[in-house]
Amino acid sequence: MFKRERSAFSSNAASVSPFESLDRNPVEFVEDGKLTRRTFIKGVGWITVVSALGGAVAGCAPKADEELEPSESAQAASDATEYSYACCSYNCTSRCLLKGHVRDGKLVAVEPGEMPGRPDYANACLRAMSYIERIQNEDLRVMYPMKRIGERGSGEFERISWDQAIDEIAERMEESKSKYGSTACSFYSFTGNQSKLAMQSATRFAACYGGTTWDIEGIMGDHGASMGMKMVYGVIRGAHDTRDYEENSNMIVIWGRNLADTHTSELRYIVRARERGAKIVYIDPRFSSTATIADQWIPIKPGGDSALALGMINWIIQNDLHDKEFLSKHSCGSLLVRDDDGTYLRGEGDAYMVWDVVQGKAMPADTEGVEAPIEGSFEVDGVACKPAFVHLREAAAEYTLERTSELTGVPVGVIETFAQEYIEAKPAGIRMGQGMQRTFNSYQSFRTVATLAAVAGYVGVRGGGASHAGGTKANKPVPGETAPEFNYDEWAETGQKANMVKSSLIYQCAVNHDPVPIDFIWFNVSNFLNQSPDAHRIIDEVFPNISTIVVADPWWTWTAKYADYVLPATSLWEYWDLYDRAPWVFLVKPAIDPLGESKSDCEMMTMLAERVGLEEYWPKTPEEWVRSWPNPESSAFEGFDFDEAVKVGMWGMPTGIYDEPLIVFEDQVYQTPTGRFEFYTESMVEFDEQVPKHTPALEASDSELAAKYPLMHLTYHDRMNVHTQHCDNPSLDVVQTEPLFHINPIDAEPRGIKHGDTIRIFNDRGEVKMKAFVTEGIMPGVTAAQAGWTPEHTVEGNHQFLSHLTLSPAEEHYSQTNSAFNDIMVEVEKA
Ligand SMILES: Nc1nc2c(c(=O)[nH]1)N[C@H]1C(S)=C(S)[C@@H](COP(=O)(O)OP(=O)(O)OC[C@H]3O[C@@H](n4cnc5c(=O)[nH]c(N)nc54)[C@H](O)[C@@H]3O)O[C@H]1N2
Ligand SMILES: Nc1nc2c(c(=O)[nH]1)N[C@H]1C(S)=C(S)[C@@H](COP(=O)(O)OP(=O)(O)OC[C@H]3O[C@@H](n4cnc5c(=O)[nH]c(N)nc54)[C@H](O)[C@@H]3O)O[C@H]1N2
Ligand code: SF4
Ligand SMILES: [Mo]
Repeated sequence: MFKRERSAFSSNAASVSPFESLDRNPVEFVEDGKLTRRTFIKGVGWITVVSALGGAVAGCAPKADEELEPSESAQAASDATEYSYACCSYNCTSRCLLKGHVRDGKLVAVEPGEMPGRPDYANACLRAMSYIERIQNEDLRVMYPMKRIGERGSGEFERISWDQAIDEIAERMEESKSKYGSTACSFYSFTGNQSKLAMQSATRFAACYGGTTWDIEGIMGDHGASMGMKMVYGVIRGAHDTRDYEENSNMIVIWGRNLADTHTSELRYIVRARERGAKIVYIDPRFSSTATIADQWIPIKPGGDSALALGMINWIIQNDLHDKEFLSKHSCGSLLVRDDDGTYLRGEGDAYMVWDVVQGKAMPADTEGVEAPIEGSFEVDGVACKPAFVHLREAAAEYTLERTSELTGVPVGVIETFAQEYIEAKPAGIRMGQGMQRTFNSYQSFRTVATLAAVAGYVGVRGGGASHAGGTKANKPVPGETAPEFNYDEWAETGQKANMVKSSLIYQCAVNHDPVPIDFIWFNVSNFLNQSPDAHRIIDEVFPNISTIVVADPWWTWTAKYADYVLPATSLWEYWDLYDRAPWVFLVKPAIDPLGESKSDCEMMTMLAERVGLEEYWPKTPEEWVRSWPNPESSAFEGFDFDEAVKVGMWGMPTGIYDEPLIVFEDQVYQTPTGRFEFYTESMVEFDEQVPKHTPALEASDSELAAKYPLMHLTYHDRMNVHTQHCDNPSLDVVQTEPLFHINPIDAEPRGIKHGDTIRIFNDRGEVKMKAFVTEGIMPGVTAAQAGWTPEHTVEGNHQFLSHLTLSPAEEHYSQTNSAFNDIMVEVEKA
């Protein structure tokens, strides 16, 4: 495919980085469609990793110290060490505070930072602790602004100056603007760094320019959760502090959430809950790291979650164990629904109505003292109506134990026992994860599992709930407090507004100019190509229709290979930034000098603003922005001293927020249209999806396709990597250097596939080659590989050659399609 002529990292270039001189030589970093692996490691050649308990576990001292006695050496080292803090704001749910040890201008070790008010919470993982080697590796970093000189994708770049880069980019933006209007210039920030300046600078610039930004959650595959949550709770997030399970849950159901790898800071509370006697049930097609701490692993067919929850709902209702009081008072269960058009019956002032048995007539739902039934059939002014619960009960009745078993692959007896233990646990808490939403019509699983909790009466109850996200992030209002915690007004003032478009439509915007023509894209904090569905479609159709592609990234990525300009961004140890993670605020100052000529995203946008006459909106340096944000008027910042806070990397808000584990919906107030927990969604009537139901996976239910490609393939988030960011971490090469393809012996044997064989995984869209990992830890008929690994790490290709972006009419109607990354069928053979 992409033939290498000269490699940036080939042995003849080994003594000097090709990016070091301005000799205008093309830089090749592509070999056979893969980024070439480095052949040597420069920069810091040594590393000390300090364990979570604070002890040094590995390391060797710098040369000068080697001549000293060990004790003197340690003393000298510690005297010379300065400490600096960073927020690990990669998109890993933990967002840990990191304490960096800096010596002679280099980061030499990282350990967990202390968390005021929550000494139990300090956390950092091997990824972040060893990452300093990748950060300080000049051969992996983008060191200078680079301009493409070969074909797109050829990987041929030359070094240019910042001035030239920004001048030319500004010129090309203005060209696209003059052809199609300012919205043709788009700024795509994904999730690569969630700190405020890194994440928001480019999209803020888009607003100032009148450009386009993207509502990224759809294409990213995390939007099913938001849709499902919003339908039932009215808000897209809502969770119990994990300490609540530790203290109050008798059963904890971890549903499609591999938190032992993906939310490491929370695992300790789950383990302690189990030690206290709570039963841990884990639902996943895969025996993941989290399954190892569970009492029970329930393997489930991917996309089967809504069916399992409906089967349990049905069993609970059939056994008359549902919480009628909760359903009547706090859910939509008692609200009357018209038989004729499926809308809620409205009374005077558009009031939702319930049936008053005593008076024998319909009354507004908020009438005091009415005990509204959730069953029955009534006539109101000639209109036949039923309480919404009847619709749920009838829909759930189709999910008998036998049918549920067929749809989920879970044996009848397991479903029945699980339903019984769940309803008897009083309470049981459910923690939902992203694995539940990676099939077509992804919102169904979240809304259905949450509805199971509502039927059980566990919503808003300590130790209960059906939570998405979770952990500690919560806001606890202080009585009488009105001042905002942050002064964001100036940052929010952008003159114009950005044109925000659903990310599910990005391919068609580039190719068909529908609904907006896109001609220029600036990617930052995004490895777009590696992390979005259907990579062939992006390479062959989307990118060729964009006239200018800019990538700002600290590292060379697969996406950067297709860029016209690659700009060196700073890493999280090299910039000023702020991360609001209530009850804490992380304040980050540079621990080391930026490598090469790298600049922060804010600095880049400030330079670009100067070129296009928008400098009035970018008057501050990054440090000045960060200093301007904490609001001393707010009680959250009482006693705050910026410089003191920066010294310890953070500020803990003194507003009593650590006192007890917070839970959501305790007040039974929901921001849904009805103000109640809402399993009956009026806006979905036209899709016949007003109440939760199971919609089967798209490709698996296509029998012709399934005959050709019989295995359902899923990708999951892995302990080795936060998305694409740690696979090229030299220190972790001793653990794993490539993604592995998990396959059950029942599927491997007939295909002659043995553990370690190189295999070809393919469907009509493309193929990838990886090594087989034959294991009973995955259900027969299902295969899995870690997401995030880039083409240079597979034997050949990339997992996104297999995936697809198929728009779902129901999801587009409600908000936007969620990438169904796991809704794909494949076949495998020995390569
Ligand atoms: N098949 C499949 N695809 C998936 C998923 C899956 O499970 N399966 N998961 C999806 C999910 S949930 C998500 S959230 C997305 C994540 O997708 P991305 O957000 O693209 O993933 P990352 O690799 O974390 O980050 C992108 C880039 O940000 C860069 N970066 C880091 N810090 C900075 C900075 O300060 N400035 C700049 N300019 N760049 C920086 C990193 O070097 C990296 O190249 O992927 C989605 N894609
Ligand atoms: N180490 C690490 N941590 C991370 C990330 C990372 O990349 N690396 N990414 C962060 C981000 S942005 C996200 S979105 C989260 C994602 O983290 P999680 O919520 O844990 O999501 P996944 O890893 O995608 O899937 C979780 C589990 O669901 C299983 N699964 C797949 N399909 C199904 C299904 O249909 N039903 C059920 N019940 N289970 C299924 C998978 O096998 C997997 O073990 O992690 C965050 N934390
Ligand atoms: S990668 Fe995740 S768990 Fe590791 S230090 Fe960063 S935020 Fe914490
Ligand atoms: Mo995500």
